[in-house]
Amino acid sequence: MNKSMTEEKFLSGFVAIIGRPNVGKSTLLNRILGQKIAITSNKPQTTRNRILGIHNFPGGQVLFVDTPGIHKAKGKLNRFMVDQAIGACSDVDLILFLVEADDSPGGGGDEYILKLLDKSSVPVFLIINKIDLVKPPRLLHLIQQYSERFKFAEVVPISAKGGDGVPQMIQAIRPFLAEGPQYYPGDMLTDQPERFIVAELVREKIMRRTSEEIPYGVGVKVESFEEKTEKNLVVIHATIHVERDSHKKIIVGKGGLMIRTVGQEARKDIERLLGTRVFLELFVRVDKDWSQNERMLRELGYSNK
Ligand SMILES: Nc1nc2c(ncn2[C@@H]2O[C@H](COP(=O)(O)OP(=O)(O)O)[C@@H](O)[C@H]2O)c(=O)[nH]1
Ligand SMILES: [Mg+2]
Repeated sequence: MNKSMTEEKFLSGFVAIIGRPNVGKSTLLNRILGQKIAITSNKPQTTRNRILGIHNFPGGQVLFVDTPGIHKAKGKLNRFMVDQAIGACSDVDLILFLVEADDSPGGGGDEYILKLLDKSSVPVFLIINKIDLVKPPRLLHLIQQYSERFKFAEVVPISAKGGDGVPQMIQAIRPFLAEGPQYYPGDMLTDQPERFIVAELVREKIMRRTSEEIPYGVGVKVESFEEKTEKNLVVIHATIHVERDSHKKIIVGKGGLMIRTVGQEARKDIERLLGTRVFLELFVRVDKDWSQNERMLRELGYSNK
């Protein structure tokens, strides 16, 4: 018997997750994967790079691409971020456009994204996130308003945080996959190296514990990552780059309290990620205005040049 006639086709496809800063894109990626690979915070512009999340199901694979929020970008780092997001929308099979249920549509930011989508031929789902924050009538009103503005292939209300609607969303994506290769091994969650996620987890703790301009002027680099298999231990040294002496003072904290807290919180997440014990040593370094410096941007992974 002809083998290909009996074999099920393997389905795969790329799906970009886009939206304004802070709408819950990275929270959604983590929810889909059931593991934390993308950092999140209640501050805009937490995500700086494109992050691939691999979702496997029997007979198929969906490659989700989490992106930085699309906004009016000022400065080299912000421009890199927005370029990453816009670049992620070409060459995908589907775009998930995330908006917030408790926000009103038609805001400048959303209209900018919708104009980009007008120009693209990729099908788009409207994903209304944070439905835990609103009552159903508001949701219906929102769906109506957005649907008048753009022809969405599907509208799915979800709560990325609580998980409501996410299985339905994944189900709705299936018809948009095509027969294709298994791009990544079935046990892989992301294409990002462990070192990158480790640096991100450190940055997340700083984002969450600092305010004003400090979170945006922080870059983290893992300098060494040493596996001591016989001791079930990983020894990690990372440098936190800041833009000002005053920022360093705040991140180190009184008697080193802040940096210790950041280190402890990051270590717990890293241990969960790696499944081993972790020794994490953090070093804070001032690099004046690094986010405007091409060489430093390259070193920290924020450059395509
Ligand atoms: N109430 C509520 N908050 C959410 C939900 N999804 C994400 N958030 C919060 O929204 C903030 C931004 O999330 P994040 O994933 O970093 O947004 P991103 O910038 O779009 O990647 C965080 O504080 C999340 O905890 C949700 O479904 N409900
Ligand atoms: Mg994000």
